[in-house]
Amino acid sequence: MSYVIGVDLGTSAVKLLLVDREGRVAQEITKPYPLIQEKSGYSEQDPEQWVRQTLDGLRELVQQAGIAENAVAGISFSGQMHGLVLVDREGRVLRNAILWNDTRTTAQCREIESVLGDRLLAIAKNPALEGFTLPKLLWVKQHEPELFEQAALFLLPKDYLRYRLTGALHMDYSDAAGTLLMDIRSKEWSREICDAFGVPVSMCPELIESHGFVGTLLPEAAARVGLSASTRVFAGGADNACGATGAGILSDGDALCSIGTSGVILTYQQEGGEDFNGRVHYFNHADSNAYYLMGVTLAAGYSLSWFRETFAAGESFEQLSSKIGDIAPGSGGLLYTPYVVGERTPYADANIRASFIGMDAGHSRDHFVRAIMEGITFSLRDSIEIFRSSGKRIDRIVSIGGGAKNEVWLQIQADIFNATIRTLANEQGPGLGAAMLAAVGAGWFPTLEACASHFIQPGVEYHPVQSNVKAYDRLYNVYRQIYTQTKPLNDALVPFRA
Ligand code: XUL
Repeated sequence: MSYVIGVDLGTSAVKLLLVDREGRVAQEITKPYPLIQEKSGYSEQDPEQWVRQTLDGLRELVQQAGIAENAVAGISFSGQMHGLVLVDREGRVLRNAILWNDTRTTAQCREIESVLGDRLLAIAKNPALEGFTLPKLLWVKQHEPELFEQAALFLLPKDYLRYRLTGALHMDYSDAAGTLLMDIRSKEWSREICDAFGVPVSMCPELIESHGFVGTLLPEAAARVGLSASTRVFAGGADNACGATGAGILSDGDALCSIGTSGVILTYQQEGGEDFNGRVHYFNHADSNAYYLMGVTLAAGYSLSWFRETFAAGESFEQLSSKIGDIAPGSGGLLYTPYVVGERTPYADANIRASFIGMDAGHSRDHFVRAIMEGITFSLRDSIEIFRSSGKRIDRIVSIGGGAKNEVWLQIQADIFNATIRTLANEQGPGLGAAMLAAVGAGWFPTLEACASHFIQPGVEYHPVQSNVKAYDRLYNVYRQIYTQTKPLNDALVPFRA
């Protein structure tokens, strides 16, 4: 029997999938690690924890499945995007990784805009946002110059992990697209952007396709996890590109709603299609020469985990959400905006914070939980509105992640998006996309599409209920006003944040 392994290096945990030739998940392991949040707006992780948890997880995966050491045809990766990992000449990590949801870099974003002007959108196709990598690199250059001096290379999270498993240094196009340092259309590092900010081009790793072969496991890593040192490793992709791949979003017109720590609405875009001029993200897909457009809600699943940890510690999400189906659309007049760590789409605003509007003495905790789910979904609708306003049809959306685990929430998505929501029978999120990249890299299939038609099975459909659609349209009009009305209040509160 032959398998591939998909490693999904997420924000809260690494998830490992052992997948057979039919796309069936034979074994699955999840290993968590913490966020380090020293100040409001800071979000870091220790890369050593990614490596330790992945190696331990791989060992458990291999042991529990009871497979032979040469049974794995390929390993590939999906990674949380944008996080800055700086390494010195010996490949040693110089500081904690600064993650995608860290918002300390507003000043650096303004600097990038003023130095590059229109050239930024012309080359990198995306605006300067706090989460992206170049602003983080500039922050380190300005605030920790002695570390920047020692840095030989910058990597993204999964690229560092892959380096520790193979000793090979690469970055794939789909992840490099989120650095603001790559020319998105020519798929090369931009010397113009590097030069403008004094970033030596030599700090940028070699670029590679997502299914590209990077090397084999280092002997120590192979021995530790119980696999042969000849096990082949393929580059992998950004988590959103892998989420799209694993959900079969591989041709024009396909759309995805993915709710993990962040939430995204993503649509496939062929080479040469419209790039939306920075209003949504425009990144290279893991599928060669294709792109995707994406709007991001920073705190989607994170809103719910924040609420659970703060007000319902020890309860499972199933317990927390068990009664939301008893509450009518609109949560009894309670609205939530999911800006607990700032926002990206449609408001690139690191200062904005979340609100509950309309709290009433009659509201129970269940109203709050439903309002949070509705608020996350309204925020994702903001991205859908951007696509629709320029004529893109979004009628059918594949839903994956936390938002696809709850039937009531799936119906809320159908009603708020006014679109048919489809689930997948064997949904595994970005980890399956990573496994598919390994399967294509290993030569099991000629293309990702061929692999998708073999690996991915459709699940259930949820159709919009017109009375709910009308109610949610009215609520959405109120929801949209909360940002503008609370912006000056939140700006005034910035000095009081810890
Ligand atoms: C995308 C983004 C997030 C992370 C989550 O631009 O910042 O979706 O990729 O891991």
